[in-house]
Amino acid sequence: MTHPRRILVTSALPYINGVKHLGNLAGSMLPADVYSRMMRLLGHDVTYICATDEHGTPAELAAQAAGVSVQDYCDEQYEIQRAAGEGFNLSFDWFGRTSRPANHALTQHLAQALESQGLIEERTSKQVYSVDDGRFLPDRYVEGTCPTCGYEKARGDQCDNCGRLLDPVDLINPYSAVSGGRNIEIRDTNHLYLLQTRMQDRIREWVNSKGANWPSLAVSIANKWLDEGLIARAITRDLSWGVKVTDPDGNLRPGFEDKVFYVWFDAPIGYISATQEWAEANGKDWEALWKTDKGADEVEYVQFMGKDNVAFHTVSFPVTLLGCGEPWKTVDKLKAFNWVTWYGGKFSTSMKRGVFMDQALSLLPSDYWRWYLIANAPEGSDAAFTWEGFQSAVNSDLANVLGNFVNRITKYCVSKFDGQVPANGTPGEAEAWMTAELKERLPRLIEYYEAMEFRKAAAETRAIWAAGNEYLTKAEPWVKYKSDVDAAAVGVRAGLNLAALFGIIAQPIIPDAAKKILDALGIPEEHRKMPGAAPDTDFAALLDALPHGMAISAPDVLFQKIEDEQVAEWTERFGGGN
Ligand code: B3M
Ligand code: ZN
Repeated sequence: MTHPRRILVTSALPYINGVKHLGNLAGSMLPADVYSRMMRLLGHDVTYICATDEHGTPAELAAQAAGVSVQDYCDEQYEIQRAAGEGFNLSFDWFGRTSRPANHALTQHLAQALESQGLIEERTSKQVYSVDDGRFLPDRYVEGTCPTCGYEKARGDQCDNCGRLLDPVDLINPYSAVSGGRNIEIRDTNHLYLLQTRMQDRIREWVNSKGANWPSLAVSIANKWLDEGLIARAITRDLSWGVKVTDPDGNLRPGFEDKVFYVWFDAPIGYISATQEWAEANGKDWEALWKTDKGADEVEYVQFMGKDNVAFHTVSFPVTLLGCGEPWKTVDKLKAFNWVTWYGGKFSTSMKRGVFMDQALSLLPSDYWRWYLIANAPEGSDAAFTWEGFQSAVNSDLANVLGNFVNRITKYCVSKFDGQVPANGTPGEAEAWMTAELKERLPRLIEYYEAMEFRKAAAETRAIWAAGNEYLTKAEPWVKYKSDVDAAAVGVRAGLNLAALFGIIAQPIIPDAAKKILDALGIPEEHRKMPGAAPDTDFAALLDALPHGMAISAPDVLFQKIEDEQVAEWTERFGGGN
């Protein structure tokens, strides 16, 4: 490798109203973090950007319900989400906010650029107006009966019962979600429309050129939208919280004084504006990541998201970036996830079903959750969280396969070899077997990460740990010690080197435990990179890399097993299968 690849990673921006549950975490931020960590370990130049998505009606309604201003509500929720991300060890280079000035400015700029390209038009449309509230009721401000399925509490933007996307004026018997008022009129009002229709061919061409790097789930969602035909989409709303609609001089656009941009218009722009904030704070060049005429054409841009967000990332946001007439970077690789379910059903706070990020950390360290959620990533289909599955993943993979290995070999070295990496003895058959395992498995592990196949990456990581256990069974240093100390030394030396390697490959998924292992073995920071990517890797050397005579120690217990009583207690508290 001559120069490091430059990789920009973003994960879908968590919406501001409340801490996310484990399913949200598993479907965007966590895999993005694991991927970023591995790419950094491979020596690449990674920038991982995320932010909170703060505009739109849910934030306003939640603030109202809490009796605070939207700004205060968002300030508080941002802090909570930031802390939860930190608790889960999400290695963002920047965790921004779409409500910050950079995002307002860029959103206004891009809307003007789109308008100058003839892609934005002011149109008069019918909107739901509440006489009691004296205001228009966009999206979730209005509820009523779904015209498709008859569900009586459908929200203006979507029916939660049948999933259909709605226009508020379609609702039957509409009422205000704020006041409950049924004194509703349909009035004319002006909005800005993004003429996506004119970008249909261009987007189709772009999807065709990029889609080879996307999972079929994403390609089929994009094509479904394109096949149905893109429509002109209103990108403003009658709300006060959000990005104001301005003219090129920065004045409020006449007739739009009480309107803001639609949240899904400004949210993805947050990827760019958060990168700008990061650059500003760290003396970095954001354009090198986002402007193709400033070097971004050589950047690999990777997006992570749940399947419900795919259309916005493969069609709507590209319309903005490709339509505005400026050289913006668009997504190269895209990873979309299905849902993590709670025993096959929905997570729900009110029904006590499921664990949320902050609660999870009060039960167990983040590594335990990270491991389970990555090993069971909802890739091919939805994946059900179960306490039993969680318990067995932690107890078997982490405590038995990894934890015991490290514990056994380090303790043995401390008791029989003065806690120093032994120098004597010549490698034999068992070491040759282990070398062959590494030669086959390490490159495959890296391939899985490159392909963003997280379940397979976790399974391969575990398989490498398991191979180490098998190696120790073959090498039997504890048996050999009785008759031939030098022969035992070979096994202990290889075992210690394997423990270090296991810590290294564990870093993306379980960074805290990995650090404990690597610290106990005294591995300096610069030797914690991922081996096995270079074609000329000497795999045998991996079993004899630690300096002979170097002092090591046994780490504290790495993982506590989860007891049946804990599972019973948590099932009671957070719900379970019954
Ligand atoms: N905020 C995800 C959601 O809340 C949404 C993602 C925005 S990504 C630009 O469903
Ligand atoms: Zn419905």
